Amino acid sequence: MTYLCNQSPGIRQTADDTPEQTRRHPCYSREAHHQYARMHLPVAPQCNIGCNYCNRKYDCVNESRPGVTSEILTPVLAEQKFIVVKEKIPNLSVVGIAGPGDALANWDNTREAVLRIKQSNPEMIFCLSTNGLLLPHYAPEIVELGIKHVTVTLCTLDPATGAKIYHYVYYQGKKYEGLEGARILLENQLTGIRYLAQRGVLVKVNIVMIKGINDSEIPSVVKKARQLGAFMTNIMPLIPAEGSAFAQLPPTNLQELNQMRDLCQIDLRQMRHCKQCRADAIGLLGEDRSREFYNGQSGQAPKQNQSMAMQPINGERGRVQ
Ligand code: CLF
Ligand code: SF4
Repeated sequence: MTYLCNQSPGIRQTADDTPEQTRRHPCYSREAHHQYARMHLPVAPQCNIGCNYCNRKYDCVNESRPGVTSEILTPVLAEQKFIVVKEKIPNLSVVGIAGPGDALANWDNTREAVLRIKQSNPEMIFCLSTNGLLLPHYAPEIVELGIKHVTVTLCTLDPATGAKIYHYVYYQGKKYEGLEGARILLENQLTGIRYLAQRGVLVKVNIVMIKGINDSEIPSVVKKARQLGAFMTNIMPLIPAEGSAFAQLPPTNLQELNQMRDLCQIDLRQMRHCKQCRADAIGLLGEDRSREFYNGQSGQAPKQNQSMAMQPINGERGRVQ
């Protein structure tokens, strides 16, 4: 298998060299989250892996709250909705693509939506969230597009643990299960994070803390994220989604979550203000206004328990040599 890059690990970004853009990013900057709003474009319905904490009826748990539905937009409708939202929310600084499936598993939509908005709004900050499987394929385009903020969910460095978290990985037209799938995913996540960080992209690593599954491994995941050049980690609580394989697991206790963040803060800055927002969230992190904008440009009313029809896909491009 060929890799994008096998150079030495990148240099971690520090507070001093944080770009001006990041100071206006409500997730990357705690100070910014009361001042600046973000808008998610739900243009990415498909996913290419099966997380055991995910119920496909709902949004991606990596970047959204389970049990809350979203509309799906084409890039054209997403641009139209953006124009309406920007008019009403002048402090909008970030346009993010966070599902409801995976931003890279729907790359054509993701890229088109970014390009359309970027053309007339070059000052906008663009942000993607991904499970990382397709980073070795699309990271060069992400860099070319000038996207400076990418979130990768990385829950473990051990394929044996990965096999407990992911029930399949669909990659290059083939479905992999167990250890095999977990190894492919892990390898691509690590390669992609390193590649992006070395090229000045601020990578946030999201880690879902799952008691009894990966909790004891989280400090080593954070250390690895640092070594690869990530900007910060966001240790998130498991929200056991009804109907998912992990539905019966206990939700992560806030005290344990904060203890873990305190422990990991020694190695890398920690995000502590994440709201696990929906894939079509709009507004300040703590004040979702997405409902105000339904029936606007998309013409689609929100549906309860809408199925996102996230299918395994096979439209991947060739890996960069
Ligand atoms: Fe969206 Fe994620 Fe970008 Fe933020 S959310 S793609 S980095 S603009 Fe933010 Fe929401 Fe937490 Fe995500 S509060 S779930 S960390
Ligand atoms: Fe669900 Fe895919 Fe997100 Fe995992 S990466 S939580 S399977 S949508």
